[in-house]
Amino acid sequence: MDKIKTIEGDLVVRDAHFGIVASRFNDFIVDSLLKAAVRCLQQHGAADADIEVVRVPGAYEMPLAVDKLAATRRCDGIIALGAVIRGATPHFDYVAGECIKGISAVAQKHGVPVGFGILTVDTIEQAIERAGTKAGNKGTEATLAVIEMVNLLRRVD
Ligand code: INI
Repeated sequence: MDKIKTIEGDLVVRDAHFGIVASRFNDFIVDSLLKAAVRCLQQHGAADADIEVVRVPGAYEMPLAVDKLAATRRCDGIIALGAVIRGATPHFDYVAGECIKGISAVAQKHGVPVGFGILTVDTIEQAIERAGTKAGNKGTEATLAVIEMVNLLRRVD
């Protein structure tokens, strides 16, 4: 492996602007993801002016808002934050499915890294576990992935 050229992104924010799209549905969970995402960006070097937050009603609306934000070309990376909890609705599969499908399509269409910080879980307890308690914080995880991908794409160029 020593002689093989390997390209990787690091976790230092340099001259980059980030958009966060966060849903209000299940906001008691999503707000913990949002706080963690903002803190993570700041800890890795982003200034407050490099961060903008867009709030949408629910996960179903997320792809359109992410698409619109990506189309502005203002953002080097976008972090999508939400929580779809099965117990809350029989529409779980539709909401979660449309959200996941739509967000992946946006990243491909615009060539902008989009971090997937949307919890899709069976219970509120599972959501709490992934929003800053015993299973970490999905907001942090998605943000780190976006910082790395922004730097990786610049290096691949
Ligand atoms: N939106 C979510 O973000 N999470 C959910 O768990 C959820 N449930 O369970 O219904 C949810 N529904 C709202 C949906 O995303 C739309 O906002 C709504 O249907 C209006 O278009």
